[in-house]
Amino acid sequence: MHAYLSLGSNVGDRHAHLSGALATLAAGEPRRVSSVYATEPVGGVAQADYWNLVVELETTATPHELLARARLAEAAAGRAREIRWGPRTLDVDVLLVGEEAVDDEELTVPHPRLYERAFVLVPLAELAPELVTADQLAAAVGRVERLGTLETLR
Ligand code: A4P
Ligand code: MG
Repeated sequence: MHAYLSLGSNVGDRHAHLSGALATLAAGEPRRVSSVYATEPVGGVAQADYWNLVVELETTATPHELLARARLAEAAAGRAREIRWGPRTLDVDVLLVGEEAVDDEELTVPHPRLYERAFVLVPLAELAPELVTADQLAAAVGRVERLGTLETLR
């Protein structure tokens, strides 16, 4: 099953936070990583630009197991949760997990804001163009600029 996770960072060493998270998120399973995009902050307070990417996992994990990996990766990046939609060292969102649907107090999959935001949709469309329509891309908000890959940006 393919799962898609969105990663964002706008505090500290953004490259290190994103690349450091990938091993924790994949947990040894095969993965594909999108390009890195510089993105304008959407919502919340005035803050620095983000670096965003999406990772595709070939996984047997459940949505809640993926959320647990996401929290581990955020904790490892020293994430302090202060302001909703505020600046952060690392934010990991579970976008899609195969065809599964979850909606409980901890987790909503597909991610409820998936189709609103260019910082999610553009890297997702790079990895899985069949999942995103041209109309959805056109309607998504926020400026995004492709910077390169984690390897080329090192
Ligand atoms: N939660 C529920 N569903 C999910 C899911 N599918 N994936 C719960 C991950 N978490 C999920 O998230 C709050 C709670 O959502 C978690 O405890 C989890 O159980 P959080 O990460 O603690 O807080 P947050 O990220 O500030 O809030 P939220 O609502 O997740 O914000 P978003 O929607 O993730 O937006 N602009 C740019 N350019 N790039 C960004 O990456 N990110 C945000 C955060 C805002 N603006 C941005 C970016
Ligand atoms: Mg989040």
